[in-house]
Amino acid sequence: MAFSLGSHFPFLAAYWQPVLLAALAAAVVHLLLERRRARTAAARPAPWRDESVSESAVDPAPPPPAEKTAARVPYRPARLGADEMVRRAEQFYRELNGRRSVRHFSREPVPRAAVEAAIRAAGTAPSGAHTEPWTFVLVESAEVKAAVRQIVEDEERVNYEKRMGAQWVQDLAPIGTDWRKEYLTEVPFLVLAFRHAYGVDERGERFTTYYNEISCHLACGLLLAALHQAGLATLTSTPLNCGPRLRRLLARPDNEKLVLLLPVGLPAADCTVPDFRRKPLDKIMAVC
Ligand code: IYR
Repeated sequence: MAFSLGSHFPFLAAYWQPVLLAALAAAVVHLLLERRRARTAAARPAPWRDESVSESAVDPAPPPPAEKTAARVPYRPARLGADEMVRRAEQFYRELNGRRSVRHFSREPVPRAAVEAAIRAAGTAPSGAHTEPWTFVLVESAEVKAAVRQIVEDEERVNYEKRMGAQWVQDLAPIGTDWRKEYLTEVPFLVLAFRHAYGVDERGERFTTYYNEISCHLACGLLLAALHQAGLATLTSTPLNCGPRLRRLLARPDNEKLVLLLPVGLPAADCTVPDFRRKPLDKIMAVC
């Protein structure tokens, strides 16, 4: 039996010209979009950044490379015996395993020097090209703490009621959080960690702060460990949508982006924490 387009596909037979045109147009649009995607990927201003990480700040083009030399010094850290190595590593693990996020603080003062030393410890973190892309703002003034709380509670109310969505709010139920943040005015200190999305030198010229996200996050991890080691309690709070307002309140420049807001002090006498367990080693380590 002879094949006839008209009897099998009457629509195509009648309208083959516009159908062909539409298919061609779709192919051209697809090609153009693909080319644009490839071009923007190639022109990404932060080539070290993993493609899966989104970045709101636009990084500037790096300045032409300048010849830099650094003197070298010997590095001879204490050489430990095997037993001592294990003993110290286990001791450090036990210390850190006692750390918990605290949401109920005492108003008791704590020594500012302890918090400053913890910030110095944070500043020992490794950073891309040793650019040290962080600023830790230490807040001790009651007025500034109250202003921080106002901004955070304003935004958190909208976060909990609108932005976060039902699932997120439900997932937080075991932690017992809501938009109210009394601890922000109860603690002796707040520490706000800002990441430098790019650097600005003494002449006002911008420079690239390579791997600034991970550098800052490493510094924040050291800060948590140092505070805990000093017997201080904190909470790794990341107030959604508060960054720009807090940055302006604290008079930080445009290149600094809020990473963490840490209340620092002592737990309230009646402080409780959720009875969470940590994963055992065989669930967090794979050996090859
Ligand atoms: N930043 C909010 C919400 C929050 C989100 C997560 I994920 C937590 O683990 C805890 C809280 C707040 O501080 O309440």
